[in-house]
Amino acid sequence: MGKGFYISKGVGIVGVILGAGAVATIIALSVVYSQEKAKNNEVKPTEPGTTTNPTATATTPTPSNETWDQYRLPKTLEPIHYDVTLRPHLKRDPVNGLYIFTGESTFHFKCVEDTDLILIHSNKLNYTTQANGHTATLTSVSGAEAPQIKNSFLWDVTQYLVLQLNGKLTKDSEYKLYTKFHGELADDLGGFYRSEYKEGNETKIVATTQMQPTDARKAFPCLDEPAMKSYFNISLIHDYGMVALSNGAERESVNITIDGEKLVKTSFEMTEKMSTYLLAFVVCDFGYIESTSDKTLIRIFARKSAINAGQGAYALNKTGPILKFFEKYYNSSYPLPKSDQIALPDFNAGAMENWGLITYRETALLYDERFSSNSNKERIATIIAHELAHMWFGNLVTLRWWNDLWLNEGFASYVEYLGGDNAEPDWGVKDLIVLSDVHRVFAVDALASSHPLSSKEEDIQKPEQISELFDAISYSKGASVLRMLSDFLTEEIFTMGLRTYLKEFAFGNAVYTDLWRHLQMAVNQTGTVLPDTLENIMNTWVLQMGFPVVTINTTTGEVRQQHFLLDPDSNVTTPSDYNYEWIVPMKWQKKEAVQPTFWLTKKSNSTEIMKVTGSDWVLANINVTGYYRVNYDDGNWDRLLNQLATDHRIIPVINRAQLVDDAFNLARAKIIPTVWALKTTTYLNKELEYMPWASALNNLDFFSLMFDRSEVYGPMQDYLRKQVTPLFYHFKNITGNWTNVPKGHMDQYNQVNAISLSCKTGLEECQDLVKSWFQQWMTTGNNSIHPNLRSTVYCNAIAAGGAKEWEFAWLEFKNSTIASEAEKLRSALSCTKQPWLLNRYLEYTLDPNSIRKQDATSTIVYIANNVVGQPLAWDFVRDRWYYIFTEYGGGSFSFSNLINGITKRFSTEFELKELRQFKEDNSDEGFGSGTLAVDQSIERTIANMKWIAENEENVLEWFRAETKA
Ligand SMILES: *[C@@H]1O[C@H](CO)[C@@H](O)[C@H](O)[C@H]1NC(C)=O
Ligand SMILES: *[C@@H]1O[C@H](CO)[C@@H](O)[C@H](O)[C@H]1NC(C)=O
Ligand SMILES: *[C@@H]1O[C@H](CO)[C@@H](O)[C@H](O)[C@H]1NC(C)=O
Ligand SMILES: CC(=O)N[C@H]1CO[C@H](CO)[C@@H](O)[C@@H]1O
Ligand SMILES: [Zn+2]
Repeated sequence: MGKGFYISKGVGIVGVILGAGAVATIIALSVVYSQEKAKNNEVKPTEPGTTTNPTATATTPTPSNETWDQYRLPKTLEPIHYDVTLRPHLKRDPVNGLYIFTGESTFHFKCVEDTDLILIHSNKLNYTTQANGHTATLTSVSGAEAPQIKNSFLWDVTQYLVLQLNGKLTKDSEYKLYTKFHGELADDLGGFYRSEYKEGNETKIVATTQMQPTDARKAFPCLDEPAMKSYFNISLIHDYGMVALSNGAERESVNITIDGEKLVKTSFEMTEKMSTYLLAFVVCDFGYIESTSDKTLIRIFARKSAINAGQGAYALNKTGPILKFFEKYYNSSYPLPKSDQIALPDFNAGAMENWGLITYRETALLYDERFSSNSNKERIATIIAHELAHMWFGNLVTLRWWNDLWLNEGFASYVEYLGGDNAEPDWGVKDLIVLSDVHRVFAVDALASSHPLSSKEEDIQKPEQISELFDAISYSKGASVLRMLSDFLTEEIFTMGLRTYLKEFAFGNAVYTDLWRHLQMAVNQTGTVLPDTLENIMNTWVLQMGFPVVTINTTTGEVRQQHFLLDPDSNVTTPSDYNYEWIVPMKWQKKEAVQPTFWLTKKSNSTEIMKVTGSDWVLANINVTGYYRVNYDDGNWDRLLNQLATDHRIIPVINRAQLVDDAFNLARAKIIPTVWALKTTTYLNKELEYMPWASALNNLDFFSLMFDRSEVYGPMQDYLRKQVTPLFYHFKNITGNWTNVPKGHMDQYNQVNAISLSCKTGLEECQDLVKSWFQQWMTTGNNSIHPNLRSTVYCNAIAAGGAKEWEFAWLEFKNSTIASEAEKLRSALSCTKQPWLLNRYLEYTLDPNSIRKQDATSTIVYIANNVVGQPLAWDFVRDRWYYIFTEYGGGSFSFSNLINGITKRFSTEFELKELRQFKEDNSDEGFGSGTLAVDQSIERTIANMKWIAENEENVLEWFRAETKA
């Protein structure tokens, strides 16, 4: 799946609203991880359902340990092919009032081990009783006679249709199993589900699917494990004139009549041998555009009005070239005749790599020049690349079981930057992996509650355990570690191993060590010298959580590593076979001279080469290709800061961003003083590049949150205004007094940073500028604000304005039909400084006619990000807790995001008391999915109080001194 699944990508909008960025992410993610960990700890190894520990199972007093109590399929049957016909009804069933689908399936399989039991996954399906009195009919295809079905039932816990036979299926014989069934076409975003949208006055229904990870069994009975690859013959029955799509190309479409109803049956070419989680079925009334690339038919489907407005054109133009890029990269041609991509109004993940029919959220596929910013555009290019990368890595070769998910998602999350770079070579998008993945996951992986990339197969059994694997560790750490691997091997050797791996396992399944084996072959073949086997090197990154901070002492030449923990007082209770030691490939330079890679293979290593003299300095982790942080002796820090002050361009741009990020995080971990971290920002008044600014703003977010109600705030604003003013005038200058768009992609991002920080810190010219733009829109009704700048302009204009501005934006929000525009407005509405407007906006969040339920939490959190809105949101949520909890419980309403969002600024004794009171007052109804977040908020408040006590004075003094000069 695309990574939108766990978090939306925020490239380029970092710092649009200071206070809503990285820290929020850090906090939110850390909660997710702790929750996961808590849940994982509940998995008792002796539970029935684990196949691995028979002794323990036997001694456990459980009511039943039948085969159908096991979450994993027995190894008795192998699929050959499925013939499946499905009919989604796009009108409510007159009898039960539900939207339903009906279906029939014939499952051809081979018996590989004698058995008198058939287990086939089935979830929420109702079966029609057959002539034999059972839910299914079993017949022999070749070999032995089929035994009779003795008993059949549905086993809900493990999601099986269970068929007990009165004789044995015999090894090597082939059988077929026929079933007729129906299920609900619910709006639950899983399995075969329904999505709705308005076109003119009409509500239209789309039937679509999301199978990954375990919901194919909700569409038809199947052996729903990734290694149970099979061929599928799919047919869809639908109304005449509707679009019907599946993985295969359309084979034929014939008119049929069912119960007097005239319908169409569309049948698709048999699929390649594939996993069930990659199936997709769609029936809709969409429009499309198409082209061909070599012999591959490429089509983009979306709502007709979106297609007619040309919103599919960008995706269509980029898909062919990206497919070609990956064909070359993998040295393997795209195995299907067509590549369909479809934008769905309701979709849970960012996108899903169904083989031949990729599904997307609308914002991840549709581009409209009039409304989409460059960051919207970048997301589209990279997410298409991500999904197309899966066509080989994931679809052609599939990991055997979900415990290796990190390799599948980490790989796609790494090469999406290569594909995106190929599609838009001028953007420099490859560098952004450092901000979007490496920095993002560093924040999570530096907690004692993190977990390793790799899980044991036996620990991942239940659907919810599988779902939990779709997290930042799998995606972003996976991507970061694979990028490091590709870098130290060189891309040439990396792709060499990758290509032979894909060749060996095409249409089959593999485990992650199979990839290591092929990469090792490439290493041996090319005579590459590594300090250890590839597997041993990678084990230190894959089998233990966290990452090291490498400390270089340029006086003694000592290089040492230690497990980096953001909170130095935290207790690491997870043991590691590798003793939290890593084999670290270090790219480094001495002043401008790039040095040969230095491998740190032990806790500590002393070497003459790291010693420097005079004004020379050492800089390590060049371009942050390594997954680690770096610290230096005081002298080297001084010399690096001095270099930044005199000519920062000598230091590579990514490393300028890294020096800032490392310094702030080392300070949080109390490894270096906080004012040293602040010192890395003093050169910024000469910095024009996006990445260092983005990194600084990310890190200063925390300072804003901690100090925006204290006397530090004034001097801090003065300092930041002083730093950003030259950047503001730089952009004014290169855009011809704000009339042109900066050429570079990163410059466009940095223009947003320049405007947002200048306006926020009170640069009058900036405030006048955004007010005049907004005013012009209000008076002429003509919005000429560039899409890149809309988020920040709306926010700052509404912050500076009053009721008139707010009401105008509210109407625009209500009337907006473009998702990305509505999103920008909804967030900007929270920027007003008027308490009564904020209070009324809070009321709107609990009225589904004003704010859609799915957006309620994030809107409250936006309001809490505003320093004026913070106490209002806290009072509001405390007041309405019972109502919120009962009305919005479950579904997409995330209590943990809400609680973390409204309390993240907490840092006083009084707030701590209120928080504890809140916990006590609501102990009866509880906090649902926010339970852990309440405790974590208390913990975080205490940590914040400590941090402020330790830092406030120094920081204030530092800002004052910096602004006096
Ligand atoms: C399936 O059967 C159950 C139990 O009889 C019933 O509650 C449910 O509504 C049925 N589902 C559909 C989609 O008909
Ligand atoms: C939509 O509804 C309005 C009022 O009910 C009607 O006048 C108009 O013709 C309808 N438009 C369409 C496209 O059906
Ligand atoms: C199928 O039915 C539609 C309308 O129901 C009709 O217009 C079309 O001609 C039919 N096609 C064939 C091949 O009979
Ligand atoms: C409690 C229970 O059903 N135990 C059974 C578990 O499975 C073993 C072997 O299949 C049986 O011998 C136990 O009786
Ligand atoms: Zn993916």
